[in-house]
Amino acid sequence: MSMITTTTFLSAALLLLVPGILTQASSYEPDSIQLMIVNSIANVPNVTYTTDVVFRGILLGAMRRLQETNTDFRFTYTEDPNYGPFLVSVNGLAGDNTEHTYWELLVKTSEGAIRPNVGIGCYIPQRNDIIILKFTIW
Ligand code: B12
Ligand SMILES: *[C@@H]1O[C@H](CO)[C@@H](O)[C@H](O)[C@H]1NC(C)=O
Repeated sequence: MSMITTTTFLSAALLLLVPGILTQASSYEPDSIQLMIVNSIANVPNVTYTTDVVFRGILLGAMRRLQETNTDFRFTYTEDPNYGPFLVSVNGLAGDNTEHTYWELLVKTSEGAIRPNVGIGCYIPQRNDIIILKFTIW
């Protein structure tokens, strides 16, 4: 092969490879999400945190990462035998069966507000999601 053909061939090969490498690399970048703590029962201000979620990672993972890096944010959960992690308390405030209070999971996505039909162990946040943990009554 002549010098020019070899160079042309290598350039073409690189062009084919580069997009693949870039797409893969971007999948390793964590996405930023916001976590907003709302109390619909007591008149306290909303608190918003920013945290990261890995590619296709679950909300519980993002909450754990936030708890490790931010001393203001704490949460507890119990393990339901059928549905997995049930969020019990956020920043020291716990839901109570006798008072019919619980932490509801809501999400403001780019397409509007939703109430996910899964809990924190199954919900997979999307980039720029605003996750709302809302202390409320059932
Ligand atoms: C009543 C109910 C609730 C009540 C429970 C109050 C209570 N102490 O009784 C409240 C309002 C708290 C609730 C909350 C939520 N719920 Co609910 N709930 C139900 C419902 C209608 C009946 C459960 C029941 O009483 N079963 C009978 C009893 C005898 O069985 P049990 O095993 O003891 O039931 C317990 C569990 O179901 C548990 N539980 C209830 N909801 C959830 C959700 C999750 C994620 C977990 C881990 C446990 C759990 O609480 C029950 C009482 O202790 C079911 C649907 C159904 N028909 O089964 C949905 C259901 C279980 N809930 C569901 C969901 C998604 C939620 C929420 C995540 C909704 C939200 N976006 O906020 C939240 C939980 C948030 C959190 N803090 O983690 C889903 C779970 C699906 C899944 N694979 O994750 C179901 C199946 C409904 C649906 N959308 O399809 N829920
Ligand atoms: C807190 O957030 C909720 C949900 O987005 C909103 O409805 C409410 O007005 C906010 N409260 C305050 C005091 O900003």
